[in-house]
Amino acid sequence: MRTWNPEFDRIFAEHVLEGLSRPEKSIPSRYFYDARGDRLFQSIMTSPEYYLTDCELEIFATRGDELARALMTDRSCELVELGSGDGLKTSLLLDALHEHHQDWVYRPVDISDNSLELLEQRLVPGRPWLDFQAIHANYLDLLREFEPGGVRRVFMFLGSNLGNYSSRQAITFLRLIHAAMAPGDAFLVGLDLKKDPDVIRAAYNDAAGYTRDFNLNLLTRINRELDGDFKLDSFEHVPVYDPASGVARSGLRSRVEQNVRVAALDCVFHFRRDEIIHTEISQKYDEVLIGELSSAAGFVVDKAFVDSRNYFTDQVWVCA
Ligand code: AVI
Repeated sequence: MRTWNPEFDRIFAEHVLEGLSRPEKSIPSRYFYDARGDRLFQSIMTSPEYYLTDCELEIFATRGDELARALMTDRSCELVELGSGDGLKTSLLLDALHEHHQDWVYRPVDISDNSLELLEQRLVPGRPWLDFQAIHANYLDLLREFEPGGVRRVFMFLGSNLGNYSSRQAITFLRLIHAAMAPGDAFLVGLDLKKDPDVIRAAYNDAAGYTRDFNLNLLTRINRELDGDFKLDSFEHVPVYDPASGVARSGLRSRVEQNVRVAALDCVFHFRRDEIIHTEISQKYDEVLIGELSSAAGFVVDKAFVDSRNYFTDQVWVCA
């Protein structure tokens, strides 16, 4: 496995310092994903309330052949998956392409080496034809390194991961992808759609408490990696959803006024009672939002697939 940026720990410390020093405290959601966070996210994905994974899996399982046909080419091709996921959906696509005698190089890119190792264990056995080339990296940094042209590339960003960016960040990210693409390349993106707000609220507040633990794991991680003294039971997981904007937000509410020391940063952070640490945004989309977003980054929607409940969409975007 290739590691492109080995300085994750330093960056984590800087982001925690910066985020907890702001008037509106925040910690970037990318830091959810340490080994325990990866496990909790797997549990979230199998929880009955978290419909996103099932919906996208349904699209890949029932429309995989159409999806493969929409992406097929007569040139050699690499599939670059930004954020590696659990491999199930990708395996359906790679298998569908293989049935059409299209064996693409598969390059999953992920910040979590643990996820990439699990992915390799799941995908490679039984697929001798698969050229698996994992890259351990922050895909935002890595995208700047791709030279457009040469081999044909399909960039893939599933699971509504795009929704974890603010709209400004999403456009910046999409422009980075656009800049890495040559004519004939494609971008396959999965987006969660607006729907009954109660369905969305339940998905971010599952009864088993996996999402709560996932959110609180950020504090556990600061305690362990940066020698912090967060008391987990003095913070509460707070998910909210605004149907008009389609923004679902998660945060951690301080139940009491308190000071928390983080020794590695040599800092004490003060929390007012009810003060929130913003931890995640999960944007939900409609056709208008998707049109605005794709065109702002220079894309046109070439093909769109939805699941049977109209909850989720996977789309092929090409350069305008
Ligand atoms: C990875 N990402 C698309 C998930 C989401 O739905 O925003 C992360 C997540 N957060 C809480 N539950 C799942």
